[in-house]
Order: sequence, then C-alpha cells, then structure tokens
Amino acid sequence: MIAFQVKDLSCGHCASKINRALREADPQARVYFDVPALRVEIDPAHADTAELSEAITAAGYTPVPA
Ligand SMILES: [Cu+2]
Repeated sequence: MIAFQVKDLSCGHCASKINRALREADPQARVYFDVPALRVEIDPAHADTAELSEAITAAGYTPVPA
C-alpha cells in the first residue's frame, strides 16, 4: 500500500479527479480516499510511488508521501 497526504484534497470532486488520474497511470490499481484526513491510499498493480505521485501532481494536486 502506498499512501499520500494531499493537502488540497478538499472534496469529492478532487477525489474523483485524483482517482481518474491514478487509474490512467495504473488501471488495475485499487484507490481508497479519506477526504477528511486529506489522505489517499493506493494498492497498485504495477505503478511505483514516483509514477503515482506524478499522476496526482499532473492532475493539479500536491501529494506528500505518507
Ligand atoms: Cu475538491
């Protein structure tokens, strides 16, 4: 499991944008959000931490490994 704190993850709309970006990077990944905790957890099929971080950044958010 790979986890990030995303301080600008403020609502379900943000979560859906991040989810879409992560699934483009790794279509088989399992993605779990805890919006109140500003946290996303990914159980990847093949992507590594750097690739997932880049996908979140490209979607316009700022992930910090957690
Ligand atoms: Cu939002």
